[in-house]
Order: sequence, then C-alpha cells, then structure tokens
Amino acid sequence: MFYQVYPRSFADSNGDGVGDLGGLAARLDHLEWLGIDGVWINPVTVSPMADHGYDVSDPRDIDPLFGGMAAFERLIAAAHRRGIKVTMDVVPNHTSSAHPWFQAALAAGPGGAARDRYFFRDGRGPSGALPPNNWESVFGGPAWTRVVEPDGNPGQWYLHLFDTEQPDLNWDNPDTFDDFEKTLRFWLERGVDGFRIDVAHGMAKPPGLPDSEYLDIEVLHHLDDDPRFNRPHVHAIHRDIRAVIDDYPGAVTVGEVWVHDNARWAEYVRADELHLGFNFRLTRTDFDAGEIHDAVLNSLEAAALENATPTWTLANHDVGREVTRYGGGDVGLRRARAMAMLMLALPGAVFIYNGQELGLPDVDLPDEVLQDPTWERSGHTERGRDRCRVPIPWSGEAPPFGFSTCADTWLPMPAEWAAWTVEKQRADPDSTLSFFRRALELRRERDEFEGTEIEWLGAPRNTLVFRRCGGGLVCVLNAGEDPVGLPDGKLILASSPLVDGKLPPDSAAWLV
Ligand code: ISL
Repeated sequence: MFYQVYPRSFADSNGDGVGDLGGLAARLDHLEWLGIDGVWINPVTVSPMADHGYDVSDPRDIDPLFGGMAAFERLIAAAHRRGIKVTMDVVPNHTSSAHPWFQAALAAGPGGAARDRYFFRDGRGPSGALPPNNWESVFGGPAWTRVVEPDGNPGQWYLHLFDTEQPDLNWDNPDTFDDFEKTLRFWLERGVDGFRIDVAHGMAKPPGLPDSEYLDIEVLHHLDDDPRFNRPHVHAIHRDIRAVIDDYPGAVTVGEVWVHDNARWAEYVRADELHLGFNFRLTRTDFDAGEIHDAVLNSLEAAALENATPTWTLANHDVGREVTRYGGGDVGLRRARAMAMLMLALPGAVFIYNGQELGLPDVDLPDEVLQDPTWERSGHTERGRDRCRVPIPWSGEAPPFGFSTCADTWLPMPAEWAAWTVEKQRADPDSTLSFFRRALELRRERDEFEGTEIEWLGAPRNTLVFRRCGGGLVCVLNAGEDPVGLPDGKLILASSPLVDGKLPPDSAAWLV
C-alpha cells in the first residue's frame, strides 16, 4: 500500500507557501493512522523547478526549497521509526538545462565529447534553421531547441521530449549510466527503500532519430509505436539498473510505464528489470462496467505474463483526480469511493495519491495562476496538470487550511474545501477519509484478501462481481442505474449505505 506525496502540496513547515519535507515529517501521523506501507515522494532533488522538480540539476542533493539534505535525512529516520518505507522519484530520461553537464555541453561547442551526453544535432534546411526531425514535445511544440554557439551565432539543436529546460540524455554514452548508478547508490546508502523511475519507457532513442509518423497526438499522450518511447534497447538499461538495485536487498523499483500493449508492457517487469510497473489502464477508463472489466482483466493478464505483481492507480499528479473524471460532485465522489474499493480488492500493489483519501476533486484554476509548462507550450490550449496539484486541506475554516502559515500558497486553495479537511473528516465516521482508513485496515488484516488470482462471477447488467481465489473476498461494483441484490455472504464494507438490502448505483461492496 503506497501513498504518493506531491511534496509541494502536502504540508509546508517554513511558511513560504510551498510544501516541504519538514511538513511531510510533521504529518507522518496521518499516514501511519491511515495505514500505508510506504510513500513515493515526487522529486525533491535540486532543480530550477521548470517542471516542479522533474528538471534535475543535481540528482545527489535535496533542493533547499524542500529543506535540503538534513530535512530528508530526518524524514527517512522519522518514517522508518513508524515502519513507513520511503521511495523517491528519479529522472533518468533527462536533466535540467542547468545541470553542469548541459552547461558544459553548451560551452564546448559542436562536436565535443560534452555534447555527446545529450542529443545535439545540426538543423535541417540550407542554414540549419529547421529542427533535425519532426518530433514534438509531450508538453506541446517542437521537441528541439536551437542553441546560440559560443561564437554568438545560432548553431545546433538539442532534443527535449518534455520542456526546453529538460534536455534528453544520451543513454548510449557510458557516462549516463555511470552517473545514474552513482545516484541510485547514493540514496540507497542513505536509507532510501526504493525508487519510482520517471518515464521508464523513455531513455532509449531509435538510431538516426527518424521522423515520426505519429504527429498531432494529444498533449501528454502517445502511442506504443511512437519512436520517442518504448524502444527495445531500453530493456538493457533496466537490466543494468536492476543489477545495481539487487545489491540492496529489499529495495524496490516502480516504473512509470506508459505502454498499452500487454506483451510489451510486461517486458518491463521481467525478473531482471523493474519490480513493479504502473499500469495506467484504470486512469484512462470511464465509470463503465465493460471498460473497467477490460482494464482490470488486461492489467492482470499483463502482469501474469511475467509473474509480476500488478500495480494499481486511479490518480496521480499527471492524470488528474478520479472524482472529476467520473463526473464530479456527489456522483463523482460516490464513483471514486466505489472504484477505490474495486482497486483495493484486487491482488497486487496499490498507489493512492495524496488527497484521494479525502475525496478531493480537481480544481478549476484561473489562467493567471497556472504554472505547469504545458499551459505555455501548448499555446494556452491545454491547461495542464495544476488542477490536481492544489495543496491538501488539513484543518480550520479558511485557506490555507493548516497547509501553511502563509495565505499565499503556491496554488490557491478553494474556500469550499473547508468541508473536506483532514480534521473534519477524521471526526466523521461517514467521511471519505474514515472510509479509506477502514478499507485499508480490512485489506491489511483480513485473510480473505489473500491470493494472486481472481475469478469473475455472474453479475447483473452494468455490474461487476469478482472473487479472490485465495482468500475468497467478493467485490461487487454497481456501475448501472438501478440497485442490485448482493450475493450470499457477510457484508464487511460498502462505499455507500445499502437501500432495502440492495447496493445502490455508483457503489461497491465487499463480502466474505
Ligand atoms: O505521454 C504521456 C502518456 O502517454 C505522458 O503522460 C508522459 O509519459 C508523462 O508526462 C511523463 O511524466 C513524468 O515525466 C514528466 C513529468 O512532467 C511528469 O510529472 C512525470 O510524471 C517529465 O519528467
């Protein structure tokens, strides 16, 4: 049971309006009380924060914004005292443009060894004024930026699949892995329990960087065959990473693997590659029984291909909050609670995203506060991901709700979140928070959740029913419009109260 902490938005200890590691350490009681096993913390290493930490300029130090190295060491110790494991984000696909390697590459001029750590290429067209190929950035706009050479003239271009400030590293250059290995060992030796590997399906680029046939794809999306991602030789990189991790028994890796096809996804979780891989199917699924069934079936089949542990997630800092995806308001919240029960009933590892346990929705933010680079890069057509990164409401009646002592939080917090604070929800046995805590407790403590397989049982239309083959837990999800009768068994949890003994629409139930 992992809990994803978006550190800018979790808790602020120094009153600058941005969350930090001291804030997280001070709120570990909440996580212990909730009953999680480990945290995944989004990047806290040194960064100019062009992409909120995914642009790393020193991978072996903690940014002062988050409290520096001392705060990180205190956090690890405090988490371990509570039996909570700490997983940090690492970003192997690219660095910040402020990284010393990139600065050296700029200064060295064309042709030097320093440029070979990235993808510097001459432009096309008579004066090299056109990008080297037609690739687009995941955040919108071209994936290439032209540099001014040391002589003051426009010169080569460099590749960045994300923002201009995130140049892609050349993994064919041995320096890249050597340095990444140093980073992994550096943190493991400081007591970190594992890593979430950013863009784990990236890193390897096709030889010659050929043009892509897949253009004008929606911002923040791509297909499996897109030449920018999921190239076969990425697996050699994962095997090298795993060989390092295996020196630290118990350490875990979880990869961000945006690959749809089951067989190709499964390659990432072979015994000598990643321990876990996010399967994102449920984040791209509507609240529809058929779609949910297919997403679960395929995620289980994909993991089973390599005898790997399925890894479930409904929301994160990129994809938005599921309450909003399922329609928002009361209906969205009911469906989000039902889907949480479905996910928690499945075999495998589960990630919940901070605020999910409070039933928070995405926030409609005004243009002037948007910070995600996607907003600028898409020419203001894609609002980006800030909507799901608003700080967590802890207590009190008005923003900043105990998140910070500073009213000017890095993203504004909606006044109506007064009803959703941790403080209020802890005191209310019917709150979403109390519901999550109970669900996690049952999942942790009851034998009925054992076993690695499920069987689907016959179900009324728009309803899913499955049973854990090992322990026998039965999970029912009603995605239809009418209440449904429950199978035999003792009800141990329902996401909303039964009506005349039946499970109402947009709800789930667990029976033993
Ligand atoms: O293309 C996508 C999915 O089909 C994107 O979602 C892409 O894989 C994703 O944006 C990668 O995300 C990760 O790396 C980014 C960072 O901005 C995200 O926050 C992070 O989760 C660049 O480091």
